Amino acid sequence: MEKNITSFEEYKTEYAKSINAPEQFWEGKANNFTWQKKWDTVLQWDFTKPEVKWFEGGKLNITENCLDRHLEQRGNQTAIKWIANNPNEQSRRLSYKKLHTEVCKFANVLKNNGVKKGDRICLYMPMVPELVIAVLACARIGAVHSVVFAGFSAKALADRINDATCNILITADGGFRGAKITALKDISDEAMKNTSSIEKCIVLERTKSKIVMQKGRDVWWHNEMQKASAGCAIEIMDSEDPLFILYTSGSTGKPKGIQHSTAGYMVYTEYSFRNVFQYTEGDVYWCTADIGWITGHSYIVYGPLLSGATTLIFEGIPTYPDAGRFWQIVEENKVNIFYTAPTAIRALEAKGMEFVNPYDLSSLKILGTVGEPINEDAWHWYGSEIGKDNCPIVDTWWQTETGGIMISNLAGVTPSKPTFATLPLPGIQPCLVDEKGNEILGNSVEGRLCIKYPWPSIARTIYGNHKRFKDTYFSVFANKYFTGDGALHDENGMYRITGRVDDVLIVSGHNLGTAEIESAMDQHKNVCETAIVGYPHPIKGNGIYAYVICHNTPENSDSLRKEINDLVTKQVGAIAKADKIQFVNGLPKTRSGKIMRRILRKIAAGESDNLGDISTLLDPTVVEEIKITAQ
Ligand code: 7RM
Repeated sequence: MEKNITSFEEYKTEYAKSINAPEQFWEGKANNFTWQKKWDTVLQWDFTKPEVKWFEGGKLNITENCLDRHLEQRGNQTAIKWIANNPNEQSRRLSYKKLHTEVCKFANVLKNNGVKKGDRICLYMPMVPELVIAVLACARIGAVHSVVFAGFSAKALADRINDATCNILITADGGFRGAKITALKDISDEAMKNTSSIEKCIVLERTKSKIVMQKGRDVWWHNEMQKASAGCAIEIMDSEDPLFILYTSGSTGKPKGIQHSTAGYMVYTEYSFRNVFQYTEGDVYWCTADIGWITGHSYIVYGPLLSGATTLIFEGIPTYPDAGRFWQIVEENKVNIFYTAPTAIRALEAKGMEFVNPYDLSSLKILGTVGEPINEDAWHWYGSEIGKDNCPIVDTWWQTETGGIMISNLAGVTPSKPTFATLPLPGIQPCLVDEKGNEILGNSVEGRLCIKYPWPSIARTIYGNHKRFKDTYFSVFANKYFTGDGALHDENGMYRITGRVDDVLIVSGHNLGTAEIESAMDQHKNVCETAIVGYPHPIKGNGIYAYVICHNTPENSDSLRKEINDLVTKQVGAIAKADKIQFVNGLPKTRSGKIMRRILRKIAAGESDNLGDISTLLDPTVVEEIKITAQ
């Protein structure tokens, strides 16, 4: 394994090398892997098409790099430590050797069920080791995995199966999440009524829920495993062969099937994992994301296993059986590196220190956050109460489309700054542009965040819709990848992500940032959280609609509305005053804490009958309440 970057000086030298001679730089990283045949060219690219090819001519299999090449050195080391939802259920440990065996066996199950290289396989599973086994088994035989988060509805599942014409669905009888059981097989049955491509459904027994198995189509995981032979040679893949598809929501209702490649994704996830988290031999690493999201793909499965790490997988939720669960798991497993989302941090902070204090968190060395901007309060709480002022926090900015972490400090090695993702990783060339796409040079500036040069794990296309891929990411600003985020630069060139720029509102011709109005409102002592959206307004173009959560039910709603707007007038200007303020008890959020503004916009526009699929929300019931009290 290559040595990590260990000083700020070294980071600067490595960064300079990666910019001055990118091909040489990444070729050096690629040389650390096992290849069946090395590449002919390092990089070919043309953002106008767009086309990006890394390590063209190379032949490899990513599972050989995740598993086989570790067997001699670390065959008995724990690859996966699995913690069940229920604290009384026995945890499981899979060594690299065991994981290798199981992956090979399940790869044979897939073959026995007719899977061929290039087929798309849909995985709709709980957070159990078998999900990782299934993911890697697909990769071993060259099938493209499409993991669908197990909280999605039957319709969302069917849409994703149909979009990629998957021929196999792998699911479980059910999944444990907190006190609830998700009826995964029932939902799958419902979805399969509206799909025509699925030939086989492989069902893992997990909850022992009563389910119906359809003869000829549905088979049990354990029966198939019994019949399967042990060894399974790798399928030899081209560098640019697709590894997986992962759906992400777009500005329209139709999700985008983001497609990643094999070699570039492998090289970048390993490199970024080791350096950002400063992973060292023997560390126990825990990322609390779900494997149904990109964070789980890159930093629960591929990055850690490529690096030979021990990756902890937790089936449950942070608040079950109580809000101390995360910290109990940290203590019991002596977790060294802990990676979670700001939304989880804030939720657990709100529960109080009585859920943190009982646990010994002294094993922790490094903390990480991802998914949305982290506010300064939560950053400090995380660092002092969880990290005991002894752990660097890495604020990692990246996207489903980028495949890996793009802007982040390297834990304890490069400087951190609260609410700043800080500096780009080696090989990443971000820039800020104005509305016309002109690069805004210099420090202390603000603009739209673009990337002007390819990196190995950039998405290659949207499955079945290359035009949409081009339109969304490469046509907004010529010759650049557009992230959709706004960012600012401080005097030292450190980046702070300010939020999606599609959250910009044009009101009477003025550009207003929803975040700016929200933070003005948040200063009211009775305001807990706000979300601002625009709605069609006959005079101003857009009117401003505020959804406000209060700490205490206001005695007089109208006078509170006035106080809130007075604050906005003072902080931003009268132009930014909300036309409508609706008091709500909750906001529609995804599980990673992103407010689904699409839904709030529709309600504000009086179109609440047509909200599309809301099953991806953490708590879909908040929507009903918001609809009823809409202004
Ligand atoms: C990894 C992930 C991507 C969007 C991205 C941003 C936001 C992610 C941060 C962040 C501020 C961060 N993939 N985002 N990380 N904003 N600071 N550290 O979340 O495809 O699901 O979302 O998330 O807006 O564009 S994602």
